[in-house]
Amino acid sequence: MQWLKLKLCFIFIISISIRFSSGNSGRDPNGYITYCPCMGRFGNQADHFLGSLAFAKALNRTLILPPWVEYRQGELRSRQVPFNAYFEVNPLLEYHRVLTMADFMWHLADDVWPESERVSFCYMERKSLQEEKNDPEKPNCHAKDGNPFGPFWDTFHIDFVKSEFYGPLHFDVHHSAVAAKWQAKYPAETWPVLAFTGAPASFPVQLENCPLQKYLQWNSRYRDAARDFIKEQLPRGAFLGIHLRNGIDWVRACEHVKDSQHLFASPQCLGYRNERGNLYPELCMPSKEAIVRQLKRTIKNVRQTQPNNEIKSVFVASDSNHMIGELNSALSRMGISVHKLPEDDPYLDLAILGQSNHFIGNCISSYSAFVKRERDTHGFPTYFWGFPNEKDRHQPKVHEEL
Ligand code: GFB
Repeated sequence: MQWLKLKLCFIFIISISIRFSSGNSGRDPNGYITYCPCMGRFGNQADHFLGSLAFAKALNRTLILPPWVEYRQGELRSRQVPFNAYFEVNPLLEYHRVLTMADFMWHLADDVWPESERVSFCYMERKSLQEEKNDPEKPNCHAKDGNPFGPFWDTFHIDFVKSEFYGPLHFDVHHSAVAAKWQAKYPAETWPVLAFTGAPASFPVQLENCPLQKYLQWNSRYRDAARDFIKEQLPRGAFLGIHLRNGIDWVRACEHVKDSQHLFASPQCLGYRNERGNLYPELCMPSKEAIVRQLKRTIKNVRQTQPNNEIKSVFVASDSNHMIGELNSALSRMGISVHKLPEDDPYLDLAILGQSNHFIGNCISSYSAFVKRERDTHGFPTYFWGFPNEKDRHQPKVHEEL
């Protein structure tokens, strides 16, 4: 008998240690949150990620780290790239319980989220684009309708058997008691997994969630690649990173400046209540002349204020036109060389911009916003194209606020 007890105890310990070593620590009795980062490209998804992380923490549920959704030219279906292809998982654990979607689906889903219990959550009914799927008797989230919705859940062979409409609950856990309401309406015992059709977060990211960026750290592949590029391709000394967002999608997006108070990430320079001003076109699409003027001014300013840490080069990241020729001819007389990556890589561009000594970004772009937040966590300076407005620049009050 004694021997049998010992044997059972041994088997129990072994099975526990296998669970730990396989990357999960067993079922979370407080439940899970999963969502599709179905809106926008990387900058949008990163904003949403920070909000979703805060939301999961407030509800005390484990956050399932979704893959990043990417779009390649000429491909009809989005590609899902594992969360940890770019970022470390462990630093996030300092803030809250998380695990990758692959870990969850491989190790826990059969037990926690059987196929017959997979319910999709949306605020209210979402109509299908295929009219025949819309049944007035049976409103539905149509969580897998269209791209990237279908491809996202298909990555892990997830189908939903039911829809749940959570309205009027919302995600602003910082300014209301809504987290307790979520817990009361959806207790983990009956709702082990809340699966959202979109991120449970706002865009742009709420001010309160910006500091969470410090837990989102590049994995060693990107840290090393950024360090190697800086060391091997840029001249020794300080460098200025710049983001030129100027592709055709951006030209079109900037047309909305005239009828908006805010556009995309604009609160990062204008303030969430426009306390630092209203939108104007140069903030979105600065002219080439204005870019060159601002670069020269920034380089001169740094020379005067930090003579021991002079800017020696400019690193340009862009979705379209890097302006390498124009910038080289404008800056070579100042002894500055201008560089870009040999091949397009939006993530490596971001990782390098995060490390630059100075950074000029586009205030409206959520891609630039990612860089600003990362730099803020290290205390590195960030400036924006066309900000403050040239006509305000001579007003000392705006300078002080900056
Ligand atoms: O990241 P994102 O949401 O930022 O989308 P915005 C822009 C995408 O363009 C990035 C590429 O995810 C990259 O794939 N991209 C932008 C870049 N800048 C660079 C760069 O410097 N280097 C490289 N390699 N790639 C808005 C969206 O984009 O654009 C809106 O927020 C909308 O949803 C609008 O689509 C038109 O905020 O800049």
